[in-house]
Amino acid sequence: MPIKPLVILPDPILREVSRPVERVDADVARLAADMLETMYDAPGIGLAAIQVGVPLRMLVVDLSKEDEDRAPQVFINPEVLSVSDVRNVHEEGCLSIPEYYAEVERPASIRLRYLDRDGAQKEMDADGLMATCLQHEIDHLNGILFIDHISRLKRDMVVRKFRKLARDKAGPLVG
Ligand code: GNR
Ligand code: NI
Repeated sequence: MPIKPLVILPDPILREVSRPVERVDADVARLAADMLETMYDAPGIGLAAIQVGVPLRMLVVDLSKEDEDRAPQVFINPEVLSVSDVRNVHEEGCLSIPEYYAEVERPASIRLRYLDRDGAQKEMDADGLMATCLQHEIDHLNGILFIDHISRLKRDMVVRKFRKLARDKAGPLVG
């Protein structure tokens, strides 16, 4: 299964609003497998389809530790049903914003409805790192990045840095 290239800030693709998956078919299964392989290779604990350039509402998560068996989970068309009033601050990173980390405040727990990899409708309660990760990934489906939840000063600094990196990579004659 191929590892797919990651879409990196400031690529405007990251701001697209992804569309629902219509049928959980073999193409969706293949995409989920590719996303998991890409996430493990990175490595990361979650990945949204838009991060590999596919604007579909699906994401993968694996919170297992290095010394544990893998525990891949696929969430298709996830909907947040409710969020707790209690908030939680967690340091976040994003594979689309390499090597930048910042604390983000979000609801500490959420209730979610989604389709699993077999197309079966499920509901789950998530807290801790799972709640943080799922909210980070669902943000991606709506074109939102974790830097949208930090101060404008910090966000502008990060965006400027990644714009410059992209310019330098494109070469001195471009941009
Ligand atoms: O690998 C990732 N780690 C992470 C840490 C804290 C909060 C969220 C995340 S998700 C991130 C992978 C990623 O960019 N998913 O979109
Ligand atoms: Ni991310």
